[in-house]
Amino acid sequence: MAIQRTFAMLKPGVLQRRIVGDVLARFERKGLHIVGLKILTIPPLMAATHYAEHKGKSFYDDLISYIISGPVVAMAIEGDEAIQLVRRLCGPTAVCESLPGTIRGDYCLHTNHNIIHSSDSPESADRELKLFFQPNEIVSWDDGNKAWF
Ligand code: FUP
Repeated sequence: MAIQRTFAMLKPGVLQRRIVGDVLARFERKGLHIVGLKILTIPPLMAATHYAEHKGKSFYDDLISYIISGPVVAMAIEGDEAIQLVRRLCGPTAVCESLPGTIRGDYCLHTNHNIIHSSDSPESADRELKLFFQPNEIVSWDDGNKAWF
């Protein structure tokens, strides 16, 4: 298994709903390492960079206004096959396809306000981590309990 680092982000509304801890606990319980964590309000230009692949799509304007509408929680997460694993913990994009037990399945009612983003490939993980974190904001740490997960 390959150790990977991925990017995830709790979207606006998660802080207000007081469910940051619940969502983070799912990643911790799984045994993943949280190596970066911060709250920020995304500036419009940064939002456009992050969602550049969706420019021109019908949901783009709503997506950008939602993502800049309040503070988000950005995370860098490390672990075996972390990119796919975090995606699976989040659940599919379309809320009607997200099963109970996934984050989107448990906390989201609408696809366009689906509370969490996570990188979908090594290339996007690399790009998104660089967009949201300075190198010194990511802290690798040794896990003495690793063998138990
Ligand atoms: P994901 O990688 O699962 O976040 O999905 P996408 O990159 O395809 O979509 C990014 C965001 O655009 C989604 F989180 C929600 C929004 N979106 C819509 O509102 N409608 C759609 O049909 C697809 C995506």
